Amino acid sequence: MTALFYIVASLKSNQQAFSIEINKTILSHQTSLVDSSIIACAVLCISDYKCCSASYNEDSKICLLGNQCSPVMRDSANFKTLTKQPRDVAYGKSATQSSVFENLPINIASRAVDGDLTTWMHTAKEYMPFWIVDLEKIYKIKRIEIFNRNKGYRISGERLHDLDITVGPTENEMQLCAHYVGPSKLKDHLVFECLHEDVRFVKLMINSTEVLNVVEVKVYAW
Ligand SMILES: *[C@@H]1O[C@H](CO)[C@@H](O)[C@H](O)[C@H]1NC(C)=O
Ligand SMILES: *[C@@H]1O[C@H](CO)[C@@H](O)[C@H](O)[C@H]1NC(C)=O
Ligand SMILES: [Ca+2]
Repeated sequence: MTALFYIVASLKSNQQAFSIEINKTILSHQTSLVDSSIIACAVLCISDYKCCSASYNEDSKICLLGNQCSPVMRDSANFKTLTKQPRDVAYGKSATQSSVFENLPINIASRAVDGDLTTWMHTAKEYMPFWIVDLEKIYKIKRIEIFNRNKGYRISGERLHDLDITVGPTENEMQLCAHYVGPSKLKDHLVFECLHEDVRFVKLMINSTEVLNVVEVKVYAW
């Protein structure tokens, strides 16, 4: 039986959801310590971005922290195992882009991380237009979702093509995580599985002379 368990790590970060397994412990862990409660153990896991699962024993008060996000477990009475669930960490973060179409506020970078599918980011037509979000700390990411422009002429949906999605801990250490040949269509919801550690920046760039214009970008991370 798996239930969801929510905890607020700090005032600044989002809520972290965990799945919880009763009478199970993780087979391998990186850290073992004694702590006061399962909540304290979960907070330790939240504060370490490499930690993805934590097992806590109610009797011995042992807290085991592991790096696996799909941990192998074994039966063990009195243990509970918490596993982090990926969540969108791009929402509300600071974003920039290569240019703003007509310099209008309705086209700025932050509108791709406002959680609203009726607003978009929109560059001018230029060589290699890009958009970049700063997740503000390092995450282990799982996937990136892009919601393409969803209204207008057919051709404006097809602007999304030859897209490089790169990720990295700084803007100077970006690595390719997905390449999308396209072209896309209006209303497309594109999902790119992209397992990467050490990610703070996510960049979208079209490798040609084009307009970059998408409604929303979500970055799922643990
Ligand atoms: C966990 O194990 C204890 C002790 O064996 C048992 O009493 C309890 O019912 C188990 N709980 C679940 C949810 O399996
Ligand atoms: C852009 O595309 C060309 C081929 O069309 C390729 O050689 C080059 O590596 C690409 N640049 C980037 C930054 O993706
Ligand atoms: Ca939006």
